[in-house]
Amino acid sequence: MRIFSGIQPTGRKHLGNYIGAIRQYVAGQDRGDAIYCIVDLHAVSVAYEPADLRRYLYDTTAILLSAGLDPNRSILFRQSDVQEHTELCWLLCAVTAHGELNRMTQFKDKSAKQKDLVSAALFFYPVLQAADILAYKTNEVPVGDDQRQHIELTRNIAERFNERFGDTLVVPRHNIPEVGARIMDLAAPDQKMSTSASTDQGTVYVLDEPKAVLKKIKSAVTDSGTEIRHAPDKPGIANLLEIMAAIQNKKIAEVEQAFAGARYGDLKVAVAEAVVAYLAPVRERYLELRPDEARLEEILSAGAERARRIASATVAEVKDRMGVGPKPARS
Ligand code: AQP
Repeated sequence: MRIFSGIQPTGRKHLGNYIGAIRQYVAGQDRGDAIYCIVDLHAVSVAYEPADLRRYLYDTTAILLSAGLDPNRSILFRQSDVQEHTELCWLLCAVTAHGELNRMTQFKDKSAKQKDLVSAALFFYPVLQAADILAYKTNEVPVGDDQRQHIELTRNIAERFNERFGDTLVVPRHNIPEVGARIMDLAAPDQKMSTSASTDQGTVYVLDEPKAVLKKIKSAVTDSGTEIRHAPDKPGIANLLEIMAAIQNKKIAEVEQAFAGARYGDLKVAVAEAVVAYLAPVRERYLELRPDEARLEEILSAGAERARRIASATVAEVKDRMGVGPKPARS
């Protein structure tokens, strides 16, 4: 089984990214043929600083390695190193409806936040994401809940391509975790924890110092009641239960039961300490790995070489089916 996912090199990775996606990536290495891509071409779809992009790319690479991605057991690479992604994106635009892209909620949300320019790249972002996934004939895409609509679109694009040009692409399915698929902002628990949209005090970054993590979680917004329950009218408590369940690999009901009769403060302290213990080893490994950019570069370029071999075969097949370019020589 082939597993593929991409992650943005924008800013610092947060607990939502870690629980919703990164730890699934690590687990994927034991479940199949795992390929992970740091999507720098996606990052240029919104305002950014070129020097920051390179720095963040290394930050993200080091975070993924620190979390447990092993370049000997998976492929880790930088999207822009494999040009087949952009070529396939254009080819897939031919079977993507403009109206479908118009309906993407991420485009609506992110375009509303752009101050100077709503780029065409932001509009085409989901097609590039589809190309990323389909280039590897991916079966399963580990993502958080916010990516559900994009994976649905990827499936539609693959199905439409296959209907129009003959069976070529694998129609992938998402792997959205049962627990922790949408970690919420601690200070505004009606909003997703997010790199660009959430509050700093409500966002736990993977690289936050333990003191900062404790402070943010102990100050988490809760409701005025007293009962510890995972319910829609208790978004703050539900979020803390969800974080705890994800970290402890338990069901939410089990965590609810463990805290039955406890006070909100007890839950906050327990979650804060659990998150600190969970992230501390990642932070320590990160501090060791991050300075050696030459080594990070080596890992990314070796990954790109392996990725290119797979992606170029798919693109050649897609072009042939579409009648684009010369007829390939048959051996
Ligand atoms: N709050 C979240 N809870 C669970 N999973 C989440 N993901 C993102 N936020 C949460 C998942 O993390 C993976 C990597 O995301 P990304 O960094 O590539 O970009 P994103 O989805 O746009 O994440 P952000 O941090 O929320 O950034 P912006 O500011 O761009 O919106 C994805 O699988 C995502 O589902």
